[in-house]
Amino acid sequence: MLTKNKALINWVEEMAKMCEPDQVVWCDGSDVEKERLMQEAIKTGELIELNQEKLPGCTLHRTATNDVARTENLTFICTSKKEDAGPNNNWMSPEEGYKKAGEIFKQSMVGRTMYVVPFSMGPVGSPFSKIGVELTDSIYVVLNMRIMTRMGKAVLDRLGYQGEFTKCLHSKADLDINRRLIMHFPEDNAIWSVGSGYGGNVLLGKKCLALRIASYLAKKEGWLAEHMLIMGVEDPSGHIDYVAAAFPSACGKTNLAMLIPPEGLKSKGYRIWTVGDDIAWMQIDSDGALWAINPEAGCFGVVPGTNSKTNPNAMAMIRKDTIYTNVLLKPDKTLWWEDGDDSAPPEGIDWQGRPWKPGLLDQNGKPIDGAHPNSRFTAPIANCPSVTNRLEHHHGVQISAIIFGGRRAHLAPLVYEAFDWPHGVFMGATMASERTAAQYGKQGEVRRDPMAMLPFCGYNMADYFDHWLEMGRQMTKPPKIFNVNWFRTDESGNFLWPGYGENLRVLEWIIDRTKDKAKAAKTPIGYVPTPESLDMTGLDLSKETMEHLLEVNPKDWEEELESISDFFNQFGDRLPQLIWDEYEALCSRIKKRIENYAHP
Ligand code: GTP
Ligand code: SPV
Ligand code: MN
Repeated sequence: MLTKNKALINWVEEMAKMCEPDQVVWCDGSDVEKERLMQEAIKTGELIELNQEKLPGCTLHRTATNDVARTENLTFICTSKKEDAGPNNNWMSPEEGYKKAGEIFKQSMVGRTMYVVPFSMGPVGSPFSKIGVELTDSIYVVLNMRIMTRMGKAVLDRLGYQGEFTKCLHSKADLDINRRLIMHFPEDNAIWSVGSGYGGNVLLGKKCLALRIASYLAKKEGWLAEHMLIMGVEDPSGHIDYVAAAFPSACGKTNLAMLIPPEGLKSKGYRIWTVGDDIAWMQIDSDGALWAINPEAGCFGVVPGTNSKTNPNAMAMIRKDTIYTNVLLKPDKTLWWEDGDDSAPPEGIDWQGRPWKPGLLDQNGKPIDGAHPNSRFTAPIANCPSVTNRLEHHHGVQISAIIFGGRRAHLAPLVYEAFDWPHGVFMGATMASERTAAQYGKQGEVRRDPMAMLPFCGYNMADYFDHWLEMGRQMTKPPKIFNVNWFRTDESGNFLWPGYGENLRVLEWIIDRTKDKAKAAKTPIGYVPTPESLDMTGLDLSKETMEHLLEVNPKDWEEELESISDFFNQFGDRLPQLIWDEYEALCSRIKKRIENYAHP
């Protein structure tokens, strides 16, 4: 045992009594331990060793075929009062939650080892940081947590005799989807996850702690826990502006965070620094500005679509010390995935462990994926060539702009700016996006996803909007708020905007706007760039395409208003009046614009 923390020791004992593992192993986070665990997992088949010449330190893991994405329908917030979880969450009472999950945890670790994994979200000892301890019967989880968090003995030292920590319990149990539950107990600072082996369900420091539990704590303690990337944009003078951006799952956070400037803008001398690709914790500092850290130490990123053109930095990051999940294995023990660098190999083993070759069709005549669309890499962010040197700074970075965004084939222009903080909060609260493979459900369907936090806000979202408004009142130097959409399409469904590296053109406009340096046109939904205010050097897009990308069609927005009010109505009286005021103001601006069209 590596700790004298009584509460921790007692809790581990109590959980071991319920799960009945053969042994309990405390993890110290050392390299020796990592090597030992990896070899053990390779022996049992939990991990597959890859070609060590081409992919040093890399392994492959396959999850159960019904366990490849977060299961939002099996994810619960267990608060004493149902209203505190809100209409945005599944709810169970804490008593029922512990009982239901407890029945599955009972004896779930017989014949297995329970690993005790102490971890810090945020640099160990930073005032931003929170400590958690995860108990798990999966080596895959231990090795992932070792990459994704600061894990091991230093954390226990920091915890000391009396320190507080989030109690995170995980067991694969029998990986039965009917006996799978992801339970959060914000009032007890505890998480119980059972029956799954998929990342977002089981790497409990990530979505469960750093977003659901942390958002609850953040509301109580006066800060923000958000589903946001953080990146620095260094201008030619060497000044770095930092922005934080919230996009729903599989909508481009990792890609944007690691962007490489496009040819046309390169001569300007921009450089991008990656701070984080998924989660931001933000506090108001004594200077009245908003400062942020990335609580994670690794990236758990979408593999398909990652290639040397879309994301060369990610490609460099995942060449070593990476755990791959659910991609295709080639005979030479290297990997392949859809929309990667190479064309499909003549043969391989697909993500389900079955022989695969190009052109294989399923019963419905649809091509069978080699890699699952939500297959993932787990890699240390320190391996990323664009990683910031501020990763371990206890103070974080100052945020100049907050960016919201989603996948909207129609409606939302490439970029627009909020009039002020409350309007920006309204913009975030009305975000919507088409569903992706990162969560179960109908793909492509538009769903409202405020601040990209719908699946991750650990309390009533009406109170969350109120908290955002309050944060604005407390800042003397609030960031400006923007919305972007890389995914607008033409009539045939092709993306109008080339995206990826070219997104820097939009970031440049955003940063210039924070300094009152770029032109914009006022529209009913916010400020939109004038066509000449975006630097298009080296990018050949027709004038019509640009117009389409920046278009604000008041008729389309009128339709959207209905879906927005339906969404808000779920929250009843709890929704802040200020949000309704913003809604009314938008309605009347749109109405006026339509009238002006009719009678110019
Ligand atoms: P999570 O890890 O699930 O939170 O996802 P994420 O937001 O980090 O998304 P990621 O960067 O992994 O991108 C997901 C998918 O979106 C990838 O398959 C990309 O191909 C695609 N994508 C990312 N950026 C762009 C873009 O600028 N334009 C287009 N068209 N697609 C993009
Ligand atoms: C997401 O779905 O937003 C992810 C992957 O970042 S997971 O960790 O599975 O939630
Ligand atoms: Mn995410």
